[in-house]
Amino acid sequence: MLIKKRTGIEIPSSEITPKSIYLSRRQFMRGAAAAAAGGVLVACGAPGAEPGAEGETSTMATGSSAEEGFVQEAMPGPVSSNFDELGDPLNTFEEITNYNNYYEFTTDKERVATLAKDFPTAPWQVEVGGLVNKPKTFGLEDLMTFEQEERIYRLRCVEAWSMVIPWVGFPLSKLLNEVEPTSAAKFVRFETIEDRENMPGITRSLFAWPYVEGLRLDEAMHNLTILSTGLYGEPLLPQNGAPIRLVVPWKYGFKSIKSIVKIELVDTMPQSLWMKAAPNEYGFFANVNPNVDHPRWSQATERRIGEFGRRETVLLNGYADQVASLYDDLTYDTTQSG
Ligand SMILES: Nc1nc2c(c(=O)[nH]1)N[C@H]1C(S)=C(S)[C@@H](COP(=O)(O)O)O[C@H]1N2
Ligand SMILES: [Mo]
Repeated sequence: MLIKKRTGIEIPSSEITPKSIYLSRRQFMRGAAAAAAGGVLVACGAPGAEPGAEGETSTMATGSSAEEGFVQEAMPGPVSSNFDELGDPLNTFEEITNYNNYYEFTTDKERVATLAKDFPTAPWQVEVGGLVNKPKTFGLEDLMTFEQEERIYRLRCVEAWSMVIPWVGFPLSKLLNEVEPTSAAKFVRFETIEDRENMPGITRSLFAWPYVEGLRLDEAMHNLTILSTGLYGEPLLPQNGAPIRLVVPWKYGFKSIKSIVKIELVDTMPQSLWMKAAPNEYGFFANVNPNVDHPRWSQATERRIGEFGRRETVLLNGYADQVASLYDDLTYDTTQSG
């Protein structure tokens, strides 16, 4: 079912690892609780939080694929490469599934996997409506009828750490085209499930739940913008936003909203959870920009999870060739409002 298709990404064939090697590597990785865990930065910019206090940990939770729901068996396996378009190695499955930001569970990145382990992700529905001609509620089985592609993207958290993740998913534009946005639609608003019974972090009154994010319609329609249903050829685990989450690789990670239940086409800029929490720190656009610091820390460099030392942050997270034309000027500010 998975049709490998790499869009907007060029990889020298010399860098492509044969599937057999990839698979044995993956089996190895999943069997071993290896991988030095990433440093611990404080939470995704909770007001008053400060990044930089890094500590090491070796906590490793073992992820198990969600068994419920038809989708999960349908998830295809192959992944085509261990490298993304800048030649960086993939982060390990263990790193990607054990170092997470998912405040509905906890602000402790190392504990999300454990707390989210039994989070029910089936049955699941995504209601798509608002300014569209054909509103539709998609069951997970409907979402899986979109051709699933592999997309290896860098994820850059606003806290100044990053990973390289082999997502599986499909362009959001395919779903939006199906519901036919009207000419009045200018933005897309996304909402995460608000499951107070199964999300222990949601009681914190610090935030205006549910988690909400938004994109301008042209950003949402861009081919790099995907809805992800899996990673490393496996169905998403709850800590990564199962069963379906957004991935917008040129924006800070908080834009990539998890466990979506509602998508609405609207005519005014949505107010995200982060805009409400700290409007001067987390703006609507949140495009990755090494030249615009967060009010409380520098964005010039970042820490790749699994590496020592720091890397330079890349403008638009390395996707400038594809997306710079979406923006009029170079104020790719976290607080940019227009
Ligand atoms: N619903 C929801 N989505 C969310 C978050 C969250 O707390 N809740 N955290 C965001 C942040 S800050 C980041 S960096 C990414 C992390 O995604 P990952 O854990 O899959 O790497 O998810 C984003 N999506
Ligand atoms: Mo983040």
